[in-house]
Amino acid sequence: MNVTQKILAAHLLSGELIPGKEISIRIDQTLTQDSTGTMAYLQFEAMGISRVRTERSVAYIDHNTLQTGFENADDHKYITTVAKKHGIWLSKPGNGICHQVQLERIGKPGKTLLGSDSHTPTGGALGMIAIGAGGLDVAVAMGGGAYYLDCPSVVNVRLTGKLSRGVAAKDVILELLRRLSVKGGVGKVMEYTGPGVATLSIPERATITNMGAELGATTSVFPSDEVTRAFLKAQNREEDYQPLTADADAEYQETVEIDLSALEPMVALPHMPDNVMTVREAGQIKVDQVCIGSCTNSSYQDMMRVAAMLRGKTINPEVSLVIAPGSRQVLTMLSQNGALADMIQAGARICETACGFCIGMGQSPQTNGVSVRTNNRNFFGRSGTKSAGIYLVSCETAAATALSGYLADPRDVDCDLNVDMPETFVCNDNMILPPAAEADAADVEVVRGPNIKPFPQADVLADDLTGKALLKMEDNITTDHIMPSGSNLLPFRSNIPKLSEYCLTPVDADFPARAKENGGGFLIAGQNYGQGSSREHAALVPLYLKIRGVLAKSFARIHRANLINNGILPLEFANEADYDRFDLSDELELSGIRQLVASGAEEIPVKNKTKGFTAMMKLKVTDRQRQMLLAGGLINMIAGKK
Ligand code: MIC
Ligand code: SF4
Repeated sequence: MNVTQKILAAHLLSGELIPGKEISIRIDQTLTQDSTGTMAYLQFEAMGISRVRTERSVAYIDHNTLQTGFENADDHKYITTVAKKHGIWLSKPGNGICHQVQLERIGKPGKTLLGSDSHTPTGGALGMIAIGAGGLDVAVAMGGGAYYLDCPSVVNVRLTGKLSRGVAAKDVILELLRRLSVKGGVGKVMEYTGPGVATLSIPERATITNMGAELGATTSVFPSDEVTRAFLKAQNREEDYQPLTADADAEYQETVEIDLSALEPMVALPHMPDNVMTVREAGQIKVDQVCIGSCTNSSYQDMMRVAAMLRGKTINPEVSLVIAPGSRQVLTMLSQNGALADMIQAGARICETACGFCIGMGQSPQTNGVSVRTNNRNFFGRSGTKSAGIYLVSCETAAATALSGYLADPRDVDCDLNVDMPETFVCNDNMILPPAAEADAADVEVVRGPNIKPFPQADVLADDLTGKALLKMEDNITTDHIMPSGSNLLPFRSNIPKLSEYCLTPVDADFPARAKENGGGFLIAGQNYGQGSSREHAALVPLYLKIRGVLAKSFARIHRANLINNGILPLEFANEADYDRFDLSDELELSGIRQLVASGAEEIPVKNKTKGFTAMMKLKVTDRQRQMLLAGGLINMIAGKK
């Protein structure tokens, strides 16, 4: 067996490990973060479960840390109290980005982790099966319920050689994105093998597994080896180590070969993470801003390489350099060994250990700005400045760029880039608060501020559905288009009515008004609809606007599950050419839909009354998902509605 099969087999609750077939697995650990967490906990409460039943569940506060009004602080209070009551550990704001802290302090080889954040697969660096999901799925897992997924096929990403000086783990995943695209990993686990694996540290592996999310992969995983043991030992938790490698005769559905020695520094140009070329090919690009940090690139090793490049130098006067170390552990160590001073002296602005610029929580670039960043997504508008272009690179390329003022190849900077992994990290978990003991839980009061509004729930599926096509979209629409974030909107993640005023506005500013005027309707989309974030808000807000179904060429994995969990029909064109026959405002009719879903129909006729034709749509759902659609979502199904 390969590593993926070994972990899945050890956690299998139902189904068979046949790619494409539905399986369910037991979840050992969960994580939530605050921007999806408030909703996940409201849903957890709605399910009436009193205490988590996982080995370890952690609620992180790392996204909405810019407290420009009472809203974020109120959300923090709600998460803190609800976690304390129900047996969940709480990583306080300032302790670090969830994926970085989970890697340092919580993740364990051989375990499963489900997180309400699409970059949860970062944990795969430790040899775990770590998957991102919507808040509702995570809430169910917290309660001890199974997590259902389509059994992924496993891709063998065979690494040979060794990265050369100035070439980073980020360049490995950018190269994969260049080759495979943002859809290349859908339905797959990327499993790393080969002699090159041993040359990569755990944080380097984490950069690669983190950005496997951008391939659309279910998750990514490395074996657990001596490098893993050394990392866990340095984190003062060698007892969590367990070796885990693929059997010599393990089988894979596909193989991709990467020679690490042959790689060069890479860059993803605006506005997609797969718009990749080498830094040299990109040519002379004048840069206004450089941002270093995020869950992709904010480890101790990353930061030390940045400090080594900046030491004794001054950044280009026309560049604003922002650095956000990923965790308090990293920041403490940088401050103790002088590296932080090197950064500050070179002209860097130091930001909190949080998501920050990556999710548009501050540091929006200037009009038409060019911003070179180490995070994982460069989607249109995500930085907070619509006219800006975001370029994704490694820490080394970012630091070289900050010095030169132009997109620069780090191999040209003269400095020592060898950073050894520390033998011991500074381990202090005093910002990870334990939950109340079960006996005291009843006394814990859950504090709910005025910004916390009820979430919408669908009605049971109607016999027939009618409505207009309210929007027609292109391929690769992201959840940042469906439910934009940024510092102005993230404070409203527990306020769906307020968020609904912004739904899909990056595509069409009039959409929310049109949806309301028409009392809801349908969406038409291209390939890979809903890629990106796990935010369930991208389903909850359309639900609030009474969207009854999405007709797309294909869907991204997490978003598709979120639609079904909330009772919205995900329908795929049986004949892709039919996409061209639908236009904005066409009147659509799905007659007898309830009966069709109940009877197991895999093709649904959608009548376009305006144009006078009927298109066949595929409904690719399991029996369990059919029950969910009939009931109007997962919570209704659990409550026994039919
Ligand atoms: C992101 O990177 O887009 C986020 C913010 O971390 C999201 C979660 C969210 O939308 O709150 C994710 O990746 O799931
Ligand atoms: Fe935070 Fe950015 Fe990572 Fe999302 S991708 S968890 S916003 S740092």
